[in-house]
Amino acid sequence: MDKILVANRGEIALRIMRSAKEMGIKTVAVFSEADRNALHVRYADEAICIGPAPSNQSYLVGSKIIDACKLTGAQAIHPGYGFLSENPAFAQQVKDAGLTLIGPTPEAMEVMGNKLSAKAAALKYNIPMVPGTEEAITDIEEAKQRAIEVGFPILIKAAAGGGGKGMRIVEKADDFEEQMHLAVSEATSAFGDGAVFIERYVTSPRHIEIQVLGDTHGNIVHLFERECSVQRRHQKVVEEAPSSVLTPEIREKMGKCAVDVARSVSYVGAGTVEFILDENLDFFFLEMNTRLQVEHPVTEMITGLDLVKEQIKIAKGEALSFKQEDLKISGHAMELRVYAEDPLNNFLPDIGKLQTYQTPKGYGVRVDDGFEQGMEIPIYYDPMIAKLITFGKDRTEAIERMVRAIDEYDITGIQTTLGFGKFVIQHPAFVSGKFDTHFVNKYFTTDSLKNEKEEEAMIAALTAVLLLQKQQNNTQASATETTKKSNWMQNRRTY
Ligand code: MV4
Repeated sequence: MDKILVANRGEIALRIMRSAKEMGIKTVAVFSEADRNALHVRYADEAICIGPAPSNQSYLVGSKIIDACKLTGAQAIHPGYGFLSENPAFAQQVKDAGLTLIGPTPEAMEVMGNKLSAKAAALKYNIPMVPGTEEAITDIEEAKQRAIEVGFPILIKAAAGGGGKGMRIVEKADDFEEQMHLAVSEATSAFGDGAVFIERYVTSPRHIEIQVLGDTHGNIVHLFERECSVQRRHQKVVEEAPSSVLTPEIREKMGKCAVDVARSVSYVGAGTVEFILDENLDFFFLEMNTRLQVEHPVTEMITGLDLVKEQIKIAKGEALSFKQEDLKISGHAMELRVYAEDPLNNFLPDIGKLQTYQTPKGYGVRVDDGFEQGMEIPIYYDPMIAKLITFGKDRTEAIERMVRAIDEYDITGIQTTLGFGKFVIQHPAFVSGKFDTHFVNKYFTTDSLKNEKEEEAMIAALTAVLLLQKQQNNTQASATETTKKSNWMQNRRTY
């Protein structure tokens, strides 16, 4: 394997190419017409245009990606996350074309791509699961009886759904039938598959996921957990590793369960096993993601491993070079997703030109991004512009460093979620570690940011007044004093 095609764009395409380069592997970028000037295109050794801006005419067209491999002689494809990364039909086409997909087998993707077949596979290993139905509901009356047994509130989930799509909470038996019909029709139109099942609704869960790696020799290890409880409408906001609530005992148990879930499909490559944790610290398996995740860097920071390099080595057929007992957690890592969205306007995507774009630097700071100053953020794709990752000796230091890095980050021309992120990581509930998936709904209002905005406006006004004074006042003492103050004002960030 000496040439890899990266079937993705943005930060993750660059992230993958960097590791390939370090391994002496040549890279091929694919790009849409909207991404002609993108950084991943410039970074790659070769680049192929695969069609118009909309992803269903470019990044999602498997045949164009396979053709690009043939044209350039790339032997393997790294799909990144999103797009074709969890598409078993694509994985099969890649295999049939005699190419290597840097990822799991089509069979493992297929099983884990459906929550019911995923749970059925995991059941063989006695993995804790939320009580509910084990099969798709066919008889509503029977399902209602089961719901009464399990106890309300219950949650209806679409077997084909992902990331919270197609979920419905049912508070009482009287509402069951109506909600069931709504859920089935929603699932049918969203996924072309109306299969739904029920689970007891865990009311205040934490979202904890375990990173796993499996090689083609049957070795599977876990790389500990990531805590991703701070989400907004199923979009993750902050992720960290390790979780501040897990004890070493629970961590070990969850890790073993995650390895077993992976083993149930003979998992090869990097994958993530998702759990929810309730108030009693009991955990339940939810689903498995068969891709490299957005938040993988926090795991890299605390384990010292390069997950993309591990993926490539596995795809080459190498055995893992370490055992479970060789792995340990060092320090604490935090990731903030920076979105081109306006928190004061219901998080509406805010596209435009990055008038100013200066990233934070220094010890313990990592920025994974795909833009530079002067670039336009295209409207066609995900609004995430960067991942700001900090590492520290402990959680407190990782948070302090994140606050410092947010303050150093200078973005103008578009609205971003940086200020929102600062609100989250400084919030007493977050700092104390006492939070769940309801954090944003519970604590965030636009007023949380308005104070900061007003402070900025006040500083701008003061600066103007001071500059005016400086122009009007010629006495030496006063000028010096004013210069000092106005410099101080200018040094404040105004994202
Ligand atoms: C749940 C749950 C409560 N009880 N299942 C949302 C995404 C999908 N992966 C599973 N999800 C949930 N499943 C039961 N039985 C609550 C959620 C959930 C959630 C989970 C993790 C992180 C954020 C969330 C936000 C809302 C709901």
